[in-house]
Amino acid sequence: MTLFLLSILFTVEVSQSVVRGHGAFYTNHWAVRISGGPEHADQVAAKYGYLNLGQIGSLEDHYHFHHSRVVRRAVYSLKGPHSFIHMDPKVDWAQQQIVKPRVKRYAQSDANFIHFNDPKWSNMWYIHCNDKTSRCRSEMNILSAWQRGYTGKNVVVTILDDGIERNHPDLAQNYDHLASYDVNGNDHDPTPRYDSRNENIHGTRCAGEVAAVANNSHCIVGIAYNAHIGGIRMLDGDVTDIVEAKSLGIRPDYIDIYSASWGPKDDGKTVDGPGPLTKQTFERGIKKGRKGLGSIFVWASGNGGRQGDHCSCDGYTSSIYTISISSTTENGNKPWYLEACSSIIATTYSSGEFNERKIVTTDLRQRCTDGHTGTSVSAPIVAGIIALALEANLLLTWRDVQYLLVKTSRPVHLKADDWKTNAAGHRVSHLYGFGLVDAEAMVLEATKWRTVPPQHTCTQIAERRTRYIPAGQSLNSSITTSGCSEEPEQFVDYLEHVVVKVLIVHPRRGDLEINVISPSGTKSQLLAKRLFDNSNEGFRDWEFMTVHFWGERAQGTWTLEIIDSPSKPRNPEVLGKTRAVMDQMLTIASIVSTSAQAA
Ligand SMILES: *[C@@H]1O[C@H](CO)[C@@H](O)[C@H](O)[C@H]1NC(C)=O
Ligand SMILES: *[C@@H]1O[C@H](CO)[C@@H](O)[C@H](O)[C@H]1NC(C)=O
Ligand SMILES: [Ca+2]
Ligand SMILES: [Ca+2]
Ligand SMILES: [Ca+2]
Repeated sequence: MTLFLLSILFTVEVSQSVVRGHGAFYTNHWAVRISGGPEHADQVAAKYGYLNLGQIGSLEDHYHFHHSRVVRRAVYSLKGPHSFIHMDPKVDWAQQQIVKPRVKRYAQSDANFIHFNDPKWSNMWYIHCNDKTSRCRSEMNILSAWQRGYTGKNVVVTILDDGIERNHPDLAQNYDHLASYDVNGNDHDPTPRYDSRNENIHGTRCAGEVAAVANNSHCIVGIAYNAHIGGIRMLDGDVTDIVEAKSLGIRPDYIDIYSASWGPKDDGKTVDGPGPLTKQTFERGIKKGRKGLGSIFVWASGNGGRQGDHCSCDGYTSSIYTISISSTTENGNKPWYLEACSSIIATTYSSGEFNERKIVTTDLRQRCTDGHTGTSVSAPIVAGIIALALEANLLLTWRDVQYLLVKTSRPVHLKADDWKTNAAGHRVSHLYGFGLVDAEAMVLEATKWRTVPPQHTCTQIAERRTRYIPAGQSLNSSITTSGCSEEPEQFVDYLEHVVVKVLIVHPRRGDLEINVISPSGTKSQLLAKRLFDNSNEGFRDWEFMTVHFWGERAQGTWTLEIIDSPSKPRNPEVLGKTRAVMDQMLTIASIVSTSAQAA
């Protein structure tokens, strides 16, 4: 009864008072119990200098007395004539009221503290540091982006994978059937095929990272927890050029972001990329998708680290139309599965060694897992962050999004021995691209971003001639370009992507290393040696792509350096044919005009 009384009485006081320390604040309000009716109460009040403010709520015989001489907010109980009220025989009970700190239950935005009731929220070490005692990594600044009000509202993301458990309790609310399709089953329901080995968990795991529902007492919080999430089931069956082209071309005016965490075999010996239909679908997507702003394709860079794979041999990740994403461990180390290459734009946290943590997300059969790993984790994280940026500015083009990532990602504590600063001042590495993503910087830049001028493409074809590389040596080939300055329609002033197309005949492809050096003197490795690649197929018009010259000037002399270092002695018969022939070299620089913004 007493508690009830206190809480009604002090509603007003509490709302005025901010949370204070632990000291009690005495007020000039008293609760007094006096039997015999209100006139008795009035008499007692008058005797000790109080004003009787009347009965307290519905409590008979309980009166609210007010004493004007008590100092407001005193931190001690004031002694005075009025305090003798306790001793009056007519008074059954009296209590001076103290202020009880009450805190509103909203998320406070000044302190970096949000509490969600999702059971795995406290395990999301890569998002928040609420629990100060556990190790955490808040550098991706996802929480700060949310606190600025961006949660992916009205942005549509789809996961191209083995299906999505659309009725998962943590996905159902954000699930969007218009962003979904089943290419394998040729129907509109991308629900995964269930089997005893749980082969098809991958898509559901990726989907939760992007858009699991927040604060619903289930599993986790997605990075864009108010975004629409769909799934395109396409990996659970034979994957052909048609399957890929269909999947990447589903509702390009409705779907904003396509996230793909798959690619050619990461066996360290495959060289493979999109077929003709898929290539056309990418091109159509960036030209026509999102009503002309361009579809956004986010790609995992690959998990072939242990096989010595190099993501330049994966034509999906090295396409200029995809945003290729790498991973780092919670300690900023190179994960065992990481594949380096020059087309990687940015990086997120993911799994690492056994003693480093993994990623928590939704799992098949309405479950939740804390075991999501690899670069598969990283593409959906960035898809979610891009969704936040699109909410901040829906007019961003596919190229604007790449510019934002280049501008806002940073090396922080990511360890690599090849960090360098290019001539435009960007820090870049073949392991991590421009570094760890920063969601808050992305949304802030997005709100003030002015769309970059149209892309210009300038192509310079080297003189066709056959050249030989003696085994164990290297060969340089140079090409000089004006950046198409004589053709204003194509003039390239500010580099974005640089594509080098080569024809190389060689008895053992894995022995080759290729570098390109820009006119500004920046060196980028297009290919590293691959121990397992014994192929004698060479590279037939293969396109290598690098983003390491972003912002540099195109004009001048470009050098291609091909190094052939035999990993084992070559059979003398073959040795005769050991000559790597570089037959053609073609540099395509895709860039903006002179009116482009300053670096
Ligand atoms: C989550 O929901 C609880 C109620 O279950 C609420 O108290 C809390 O403020 C909510 N958190 C956020 C961040 O909205
Ligand atoms: C090729 O060019 C690079 C960079 O300019 C230089 O370091 C290297 O020595 C050159 N190699 C040959 C064989 O000329
Ligand atoms: Ca189906
Ligand atoms: Ca949830
Ligand atoms: Ca690979």
